Amino acid sequence: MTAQNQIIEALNAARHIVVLTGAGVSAESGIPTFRDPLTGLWQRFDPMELASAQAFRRNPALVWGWYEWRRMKVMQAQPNPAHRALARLAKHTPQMILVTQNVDDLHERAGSRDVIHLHGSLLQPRCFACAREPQSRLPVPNEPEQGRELEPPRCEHCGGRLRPGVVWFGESLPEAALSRAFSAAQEADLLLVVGTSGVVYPAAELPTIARSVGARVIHINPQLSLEDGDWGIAGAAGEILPQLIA
Ligand code: BV8
Ligand code: ZN
Repeated sequence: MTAQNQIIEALNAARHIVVLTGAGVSAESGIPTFRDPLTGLWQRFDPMELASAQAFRRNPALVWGWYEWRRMKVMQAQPNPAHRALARLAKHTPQMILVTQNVDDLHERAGSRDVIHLHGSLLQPRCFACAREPQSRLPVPNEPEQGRELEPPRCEHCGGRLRPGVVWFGESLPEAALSRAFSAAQEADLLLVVGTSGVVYPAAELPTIARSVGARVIHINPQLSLEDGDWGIAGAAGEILPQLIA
């Protein structure tokens, strides 16, 4: 645990801040984190198993139903004080780059600009066969609370199935997003890691890159697991961040 005023001083002094967020920053908006046990129709599945191309090939309606249920949750959710505090921080920092592993748009809806999405987005499906995006936005899903299987819509161009616009396990991350995030970490003098279990690669490389250039790495998470030299505050992002960035 590091004293809050030490961290506030470091945030004030930093010229190049990189922020890496994970599902924990959207938890207080009511969006289950990736490691929360799944509920309803999907409770017998491990998200790791569902978030893959082979799961989609094996049972497209089950996987598409899960993502449409999640898209509905995101569209019903509101940004929380953590998202808003990060949008404020960017306004008071000479240079701040926000990198997220999340596939929701809550950072954008809180006012953050130019967010780097390492794992894609729930809100922009594309064709599994020809990768084109549908012309028209898909209607807001109105899923039952426990969710249901849902046949994915077909592509207007080639008739292939639409898939969620997220990066699945075993798929490469968007090249531009990853290289922008890595070079931002190489330029950072402070990396703020908020609400991620830090187990998924290559996103989890960012703290290592930041440390290698002498940046201070600061974690905000109810469950802290600090590498030596890192600083951290145990707690919920929606409570801690507004205090740090008052
Ligand atoms: C790649 C989008 C290779 C989808 C996600 C075997 C087979 C295939 C690949 C691998 C393999 N073994 C290892 C790999 C690599 C794999 C990987 O890293 N696996 C891990 C599990 C070991 N990585 C990949 O497959 C990546 N691709 O490597 O490609 C390749 C290379 C070259 C060429 C071709 C291919 C792709 C990874 C991206 C996967 N997609 N998401 C979807 O959302 O459905 S990852 C998914 O999990 C999330 O997006 C998120 O990014 C990630 C981790 O979740 P977190 O965000 O950290 O959330 P989590 O629930 O884990 O933790 C929440 C945290 O918040 C906790 O710490 C909790 O304490 C905290 N918290 C809770 N409440 C709060 C809070 N904090 C603050 N405030 C609160 N209130
Ligand atoms: Zn197509």
